[in-house]
Amino acid sequence: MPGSEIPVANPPALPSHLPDSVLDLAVQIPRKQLSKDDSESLRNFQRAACYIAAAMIFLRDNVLLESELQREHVKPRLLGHWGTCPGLILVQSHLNLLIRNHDLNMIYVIGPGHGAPAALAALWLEGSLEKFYPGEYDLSYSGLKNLITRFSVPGGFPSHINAETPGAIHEGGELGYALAASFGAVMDNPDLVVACIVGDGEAETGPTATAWHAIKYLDPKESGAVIPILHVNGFKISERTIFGCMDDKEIVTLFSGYGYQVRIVEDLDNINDDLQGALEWSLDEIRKIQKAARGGEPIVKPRWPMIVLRTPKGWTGPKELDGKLIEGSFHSHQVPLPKAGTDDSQLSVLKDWLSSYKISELIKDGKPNGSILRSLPQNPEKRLGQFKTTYDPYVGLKAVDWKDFAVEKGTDQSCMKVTGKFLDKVFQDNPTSIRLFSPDELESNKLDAILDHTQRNFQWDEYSRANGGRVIETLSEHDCQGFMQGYTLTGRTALFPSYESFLGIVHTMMVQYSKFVKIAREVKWRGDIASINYIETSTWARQEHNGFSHQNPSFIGAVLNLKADAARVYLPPDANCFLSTVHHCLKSKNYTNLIIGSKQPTAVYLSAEEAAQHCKDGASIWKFASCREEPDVVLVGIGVEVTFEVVKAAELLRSICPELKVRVVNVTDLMILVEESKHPHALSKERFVELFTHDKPLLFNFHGYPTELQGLLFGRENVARMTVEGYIEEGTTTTPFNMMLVNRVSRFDVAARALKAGAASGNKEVQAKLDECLEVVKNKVAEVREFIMDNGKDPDDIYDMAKFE
Ligand SMILES: Cc1ncc(C[n+]2csc(CCOP(=O)(O)OP(=O)(O)O)c2C)c(N)n1
Repeated sequence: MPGSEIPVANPPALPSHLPDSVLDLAVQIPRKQLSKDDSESLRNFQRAACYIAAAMIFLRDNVLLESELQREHVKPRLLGHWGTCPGLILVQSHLNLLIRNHDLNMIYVIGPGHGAPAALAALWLEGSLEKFYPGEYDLSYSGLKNLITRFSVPGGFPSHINAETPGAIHEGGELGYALAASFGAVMDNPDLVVACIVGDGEAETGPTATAWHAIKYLDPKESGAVIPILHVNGFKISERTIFGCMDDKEIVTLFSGYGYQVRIVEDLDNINDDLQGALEWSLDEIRKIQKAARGGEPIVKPRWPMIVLRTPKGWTGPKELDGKLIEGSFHSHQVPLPKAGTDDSQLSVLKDWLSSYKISELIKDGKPNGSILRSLPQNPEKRLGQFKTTYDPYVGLKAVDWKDFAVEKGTDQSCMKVTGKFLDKVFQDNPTSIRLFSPDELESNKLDAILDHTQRNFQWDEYSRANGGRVIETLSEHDCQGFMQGYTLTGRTALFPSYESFLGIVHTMMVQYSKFVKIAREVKWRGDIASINYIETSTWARQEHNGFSHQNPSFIGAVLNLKADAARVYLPPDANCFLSTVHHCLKSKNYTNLIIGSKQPTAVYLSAEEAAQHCKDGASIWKFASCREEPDVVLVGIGVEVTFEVVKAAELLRSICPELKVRVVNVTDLMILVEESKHPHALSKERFVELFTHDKPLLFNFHGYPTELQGLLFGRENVARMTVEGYIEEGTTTTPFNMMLVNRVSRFDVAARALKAGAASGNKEVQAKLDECLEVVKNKVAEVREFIMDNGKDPDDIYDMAKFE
């Protein structure tokens, strides 16, 4: 394999051309020597945890090497990632010591979550697995045996850190998000320190690259701190890392420019003194920054500490196999001895490797010896796996009555303007438990009223620094998402408003997060958390300054694909419904909520009371626009603009073809459409028929991609009578009404479809005048098109509220 045969272990970086003077930027601190006891305790903890982690990957029996290791003691499928484990264990052992020495509130966020054996081994040693899985993973021989033999097999822990891992607040799979989530966790948590280890491969990702800047959004008066630990072990799966090929000069200049003080930890012979000294220094620096801010004299652009940890990948593992380096090379990334169960020479290397930890000295009768436990916090609740904020943190919000912000029926209102005012009050009443993360679109999305009593929390800007603030506006959707995750998983509530088109940037990140939440719901010992809340606006339907590039409603599909009990998608048709929905979502727990609405003034159809009922029901017949009798056709609007077009179509049909009996239904909660019992919100069969009839043509005008709605309707009775129109990738910088025309969801398109459907379903009167009516509709389209082309705007009366006799 190209690049695979690097002849030296742990190869150093080539020297850069930067002047030596930049090395003055690297923090030099006098080496502190750990006490003999602490040093021994750390070494023993690391030895024991490395043994257990390795055993988890390999052994299905003889777990403490009680007898000579045989082929049959080796698991049939060898799964897991060894290379990152020694580094993760090293850090975990030190953090517990730091907590013990300073009584810290600390969380450990692990970027390289593929190193689950490391985390689990350490959590077993500190007794956290026993606490959460009593009888299963006790500090006993059988508990240890279970841990080792069940790892990566059905029924045991999976290969990556997930919500089953005590102390975890981050799904360990898709790399890149640990750092932003860590910063979200410390926001409004002034006493919390999160130590976040970032793999040097992970650090190559876009999301991590942008997350380093998060210190610039952290006010040390109101928030805690993150200690980033960049783990430079030099390799990814099979390639060297960028950071591993950067020398110290390049690394310190890069991170100094980002605003950090960099301490490089690389003294492999005295790694424990080196690392503990660096962590103590980090804490001192954090305290200085916080003390100044909390004492009223905040430091301008404080230089937050960070650690760069250079240790070999797969450290303490086998040195080489068949002439190929393992320790200090990418060969240690997953299973360094893949044929240990079938090849005697590999089995022998495994035996030597596992024996090198001398586990019988460290674990007796299934219990870690006293020296291992000495470095742990005495109060178990402070141990990394047992800190309550990581598993039962929900604080909830003081409720604000949304009806106080309701607007008058019959007027035109912007959902966002109205919601901004409501959120302003929510933020005032909940000054430390809600935040909003926005990719520089708050003004543009017309939510600016939120800033009436709070501000943007940007510490590098002299005009907003040192003043706190509920709002972070950074043009990194990844940071917004990561902050929201960390903030939510530590008990608080967050909102992420965005242009509709760009939320897809965080699609997989949102999916990863929802995987964490799904498993968290299944884990008995985890409490509830708030939902994560997306507001999508500046939608494809109303592009003012923008156009085709800004049209993409695909995030709806991303949320629809989540587990039914986690996904909620709302398309409130007017400002009062929008308010009611936002209020509902802020109270809800454990969901991914997506709320889509317009920032432009649009018709308010329902009073506050009517809106409350409509949102509760998820859908209703809009009687003001519907016939009294059994309809010939049912027109369904889902989404603000397309619903307006449906109502206008009903108005038009009433004037040109009153013989056609039309019913108008609005759906505000998309999930009610799903087949009965497939979603908690799904309408019963009876209710579905009440709204949509058994057999009448059902014409949906949908805000999103038609196929996504079609997928939801599959399984409902008589789908052949249904048609779904929606966004079909047509658009440019054009007028709002032309956008409806080009996507074939305008009132004229709806009316023409309704006429044809009414005639086809047997209404003789409609049949008789079908051609004539279609001609009228066609002429109207031509007229409006011509007006738009001639004037560069829509006809003035096109958005007049529909009137029904
Ligand atoms: C976003 C993403 N891309 C690719 C992968 C596949 N992958 C798993 S581990 C890994 C290498 C990670 O290297 P690093 O972050 O340095 O971790 P370590 O060396 O400590 O294992 C890769 C590329 C992934 N999990 N996530």
